[in-house]
Amino acid sequence: MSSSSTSGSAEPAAAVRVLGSWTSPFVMRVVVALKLKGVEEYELLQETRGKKSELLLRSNPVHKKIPVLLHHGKPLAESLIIVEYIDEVWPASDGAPAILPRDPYCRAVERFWAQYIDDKFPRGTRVLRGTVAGEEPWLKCPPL
Ligand SMILES: N[C@@H](CCC(=O)N[C@@H](CS)C(=O)NCC(=O)O)C(=O)O
Repeated sequence: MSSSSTSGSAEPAAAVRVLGSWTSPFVMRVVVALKLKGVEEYELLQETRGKKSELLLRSNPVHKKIPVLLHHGKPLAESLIIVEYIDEVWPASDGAPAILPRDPYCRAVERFWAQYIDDKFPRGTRVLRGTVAGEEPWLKCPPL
């Protein structure tokens, strides 16, 4: 894996590139999927917080968010969709472990929980940062 910024380089583009940041759990989900599949030859292009690159805006014009996977230059957005794509492109038959189970019901269950985490996680981090009010806890210590 190599890491570079999106500010431009004379190097030829790698077949697998990820637009992202080390601090994003959504990006790490993609990085972990690539590592599970044994894909070591990829480039992590670091996005700067608060300053979206031209490449990001062009590659994910709908959400303008990281991660974006560029596979042979073709962009794909949304981490869960990217992980499923990686699972299909580097199949278990090539020696890499499967990320999603084969059974359709079990696949659906895995997707349910992944979606559940995504629905809860961003709000949870905003509550922890104090930028949004959390729910009143139903179980708490009485004041001393
Ligand atoms: N549902 C998206 C969430 C991605 C996301 O929220 N990325 C954040 C970084 S952790 C981002 O790009 N934020 C910039 C923005 O919201 O403009 C996914 O799973 O890829």
